[in-house]
Amino acid sequence: PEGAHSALRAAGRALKGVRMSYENILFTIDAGIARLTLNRPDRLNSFNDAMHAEVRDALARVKADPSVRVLLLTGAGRGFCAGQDLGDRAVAPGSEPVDLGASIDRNYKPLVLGLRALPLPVVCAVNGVAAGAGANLALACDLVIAAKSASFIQAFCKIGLIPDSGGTYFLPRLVGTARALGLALLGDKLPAEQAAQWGLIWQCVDDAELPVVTDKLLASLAQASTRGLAAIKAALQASAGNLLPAQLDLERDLQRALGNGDDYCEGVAAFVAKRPPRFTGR
Ligand code: T3D
Repeated sequence: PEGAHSALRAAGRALKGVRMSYENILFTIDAGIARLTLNRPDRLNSFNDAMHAEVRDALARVKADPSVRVLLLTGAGRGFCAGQDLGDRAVAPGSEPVDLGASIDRNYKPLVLGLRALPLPVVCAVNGVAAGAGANLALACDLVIAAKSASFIQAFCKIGLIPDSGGTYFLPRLVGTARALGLALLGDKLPAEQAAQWGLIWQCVDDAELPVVTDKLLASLAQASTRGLAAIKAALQASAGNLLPAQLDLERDLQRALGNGDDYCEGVAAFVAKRPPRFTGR
């Protein structure tokens, strides 16, 4: 639908900033906002090795550029991402098998870990269908906002695989074991609205609203205390593996570090002076 397609136009709006030239993605940095658009629309933005390499390069730029305070991930055309390009996996029965473990080690694992480790919020605007590793790539992001026409499909079971790219980690944590099993065993299409109701994603909006709501979110995150947001992200990730005493210790340590920082001073000064804060970024 036209509304969801305009997520791409939103992604391209920032062309006055820095625009890197790639073949399989669009990538810009402007006003503290990095926008990465998967751009193989005729293959529903499925991943081949070249797209993986470009995404890795773009994420390295985000990591290295202190001006970037928030990252947007979205897709061009009518889909968000259909996971692995199965055209590259067209194996005939009896032929030499492809080592999928090597593919995960080379591509999908670094991608998911890279997004999770970025010390800034990653927003995913799901503009259309998100299937296979494409669905779980979205779940690896920090704030997922989807167009009403979008959907999430754990398509792996249809081709004899398991949910990868963190699917078996994120799904039960986000929606509980019963729903995780249903999604993974059946591979049915989960409409974005239901995904939001289940707590799989942050928000579902009308297609035409996706670019507007996404831009607002990005602008707000780009003006926030990036160091504080990075600490929130790290603490919430750590809570998945911590018992309460360890988590309380982590909160203490992070709070101590943040309390010694400029953003905390500025935040409190702005509150007392009844003015908006001017955070300096990372
Ligand atoms: O292999 C490894 O390295 C291990 C890691 C694996 C990770 C994975 O992601 S495995 C799972 C791979 N993905 C899938 O199984 C999803 C396959 N796609 C679909 O099931 C459907 O396309 C969708 C449900 C996503 C969308 O359906 P629909 O009806 O809206 O669109 P469509 O007609 O199926 O697709 C449109 C075009 O995109 C079509 O091409 P055509 O006929 O117009 O020339 C279709 O072949 C192509 N396409 C869609 N998904 C993929 C794809 N081409 C290559 N690879 C795809 N994954």
